[in-house]
Amino acid sequence: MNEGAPFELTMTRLIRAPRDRVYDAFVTEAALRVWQCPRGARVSELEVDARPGGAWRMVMQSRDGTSFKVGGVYRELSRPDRIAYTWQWEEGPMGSGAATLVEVTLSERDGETWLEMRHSGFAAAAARDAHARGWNGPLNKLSGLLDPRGSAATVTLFGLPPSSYTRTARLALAEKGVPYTFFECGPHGADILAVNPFGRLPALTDGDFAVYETSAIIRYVDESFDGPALLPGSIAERARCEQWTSAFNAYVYDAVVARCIRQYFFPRGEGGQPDRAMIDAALAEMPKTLAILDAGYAKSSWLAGDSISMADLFVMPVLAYLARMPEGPQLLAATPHLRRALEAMRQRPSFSATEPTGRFA
Ligand SMILES: N[C@@H](CCC(=O)N[C@@H](CS)C(=O)NCC(=O)O)C(=O)O
Repeated sequence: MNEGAPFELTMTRLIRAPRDRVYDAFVTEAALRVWQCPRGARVSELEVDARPGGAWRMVMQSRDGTSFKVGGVYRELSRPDRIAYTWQWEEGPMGSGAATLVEVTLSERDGETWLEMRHSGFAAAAARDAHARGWNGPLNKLSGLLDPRGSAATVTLFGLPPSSYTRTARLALAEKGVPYTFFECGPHGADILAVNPFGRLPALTDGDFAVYETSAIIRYVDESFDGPALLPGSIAERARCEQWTSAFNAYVYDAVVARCIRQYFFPRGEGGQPDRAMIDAALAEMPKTLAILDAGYAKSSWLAGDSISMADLFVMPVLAYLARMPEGPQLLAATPHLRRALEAMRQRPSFSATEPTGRFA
């Protein structure tokens, strides 16, 4: 043990499951294989001798094939409320440092379990901080595993159904098959400001971790969960995906949504009417923007790679709104590839499941 090493971390979780089940999840191989590694990685080897003095050893593999090997010895196994074991990295990306100590305390609260985990013995603050980040995902997976609501127990999306950016994030979660809690809130209110200081929709939390900006949310979801990849596999196609996502955020959203669609759904002109001058100016620019997007969909129904990607998830909710505008059919008449791509998107269960309801945000 790294006796006297000054840095330690404490993490807590309220897990909606009885204490015995949480205890078992710390000492049984089948459960440890599911939760004891960060999202996006997998446990490839695991040995557990859950007796005081018994050893445990685990090999985790990240998506790029890097192996992380860690093991230790059980110091205390006091069912139902205390488990202590050493934690020591073998040679590899985490180095082969001295052993640290994990102490888990479980207390029961009305059939639920309050988990407190202390990980001590770090020689440096950086190592402690890296482990705090490293524990976050597994503890959320543990909660997701034991809570009957699955990952909806830890993953929450904040937003509104009519908000196109919110729909983009919801599409990503639906395409990945990730259960989540949808917390409906409008822009710039206290709820969204608590997780996004810019007050915009959407934002996502996964346990203690909060992230905003839709593309960051999608990347996090994509790398954290199994399911079809939302970013293409090749470097060139990933760059293409990034290109369309960035162009959408920088040019298309403003031209199509902010200055045009929103005027219809959320009129700000005189007498509560749509601001005609603003719409007309935006409409004049629209054919050029739509022609660029149309060319992007010329070869297939997807902008990057050979299946749906993050780029399509940004474009399609806005295109669906555009099609509903009075000028929509005429504008789309000149863009056959866009119409085909929108039709392909409409066939997907994720799209019907996220059909907007209520007022446009
Ligand atoms: N860059 C942000 C944009 C988010 C955004 O603008 N969301 C809209 C809803 S679709 C919003 O919150 N609008 C409120 C406002 O414009 O003040 C992202 O990618 O998430």
